[in-house]
Amino acid sequence: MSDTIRILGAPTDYGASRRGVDMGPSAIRYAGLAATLSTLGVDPLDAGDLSVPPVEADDPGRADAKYLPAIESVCTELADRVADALADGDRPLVLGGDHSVAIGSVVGSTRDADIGVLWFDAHGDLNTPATTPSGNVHGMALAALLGHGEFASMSWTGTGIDPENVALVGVRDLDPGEREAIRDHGITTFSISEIDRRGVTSVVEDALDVVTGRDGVHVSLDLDWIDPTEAPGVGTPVRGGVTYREAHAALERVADEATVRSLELVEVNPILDDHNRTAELAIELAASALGKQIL
Ligand code: 5AB
Ligand code: MN
Ligand code: MN
Ligand code: MN
Repeated sequence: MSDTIRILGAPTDYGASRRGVDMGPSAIRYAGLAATLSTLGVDPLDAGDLSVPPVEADDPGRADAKYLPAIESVCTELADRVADALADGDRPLVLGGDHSVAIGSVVGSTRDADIGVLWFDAHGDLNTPATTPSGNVHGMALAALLGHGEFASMSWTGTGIDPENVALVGVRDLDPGEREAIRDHGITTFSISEIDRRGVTSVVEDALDVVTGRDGVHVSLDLDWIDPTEAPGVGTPVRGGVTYREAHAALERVADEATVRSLELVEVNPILDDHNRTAELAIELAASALGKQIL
């Protein structure tokens, strides 16, 4: 694989109820993404943004899966862009957008490979249209990728990912249907309480044991994983997240132990942010995941 990181912006707002995550790619670029990547010795290649019509121009459609046709169209294009990047030997870095874009990133990343998925999030993203309390597809992205419920019949979300190669890390806000999905499908889940007890390094090492050993790992980083004091610019903040250093320690372990095949930074909402600090943090954490060395 070359040392080129291909940046793909997916400026969507369709999957979340609070507007503003569609500005995530701009905020992350403005915070200095390309310059930071260059200091790591990799070549940033910015492929621009996917063209995404503004959510205001669309109709939400069904209440239990809002904007699903628009999400399908963005994710289908994103999957092709991610797969093309990998076929050219570049590593894709997807900038969201709300977390529904992960359906595109992961479908693209698994197209010609067998990969594991590491999902860093306050939430499980394991709802289906039958269990969602909100109708927001960003809360269903992982369920879609695993083909749960109605998603089993939607070919655009299909990955063939083995649930045994998925790990959820740091969750602290699950809906009843998501707890059931974790139990029924045996999804390896490390709660924030387990991080409290055992420390983030040991937990992430266990998560990596689950997801590695194949063609690499897709890292899906929802910025609401981090405590809102450090990452205030997210649409669905939940108190009691990982600290700044725990987040870095986790992604440093990922860089040390795994081959990061593809990466995404999602749910950065500049409207709710404090002087772009969540976008800056997203970049720093990407640098850790891509092997930034301190010494
Ligand atoms: B995020 C909630 N579980 O389904 C739902 O930010 C929140 O991508 C989902 O993790 C949060 O609406 C989705 C209540
Ligand atoms: Mn979340
Ligand atoms: Mn999420
Ligand atoms: Mn969110």
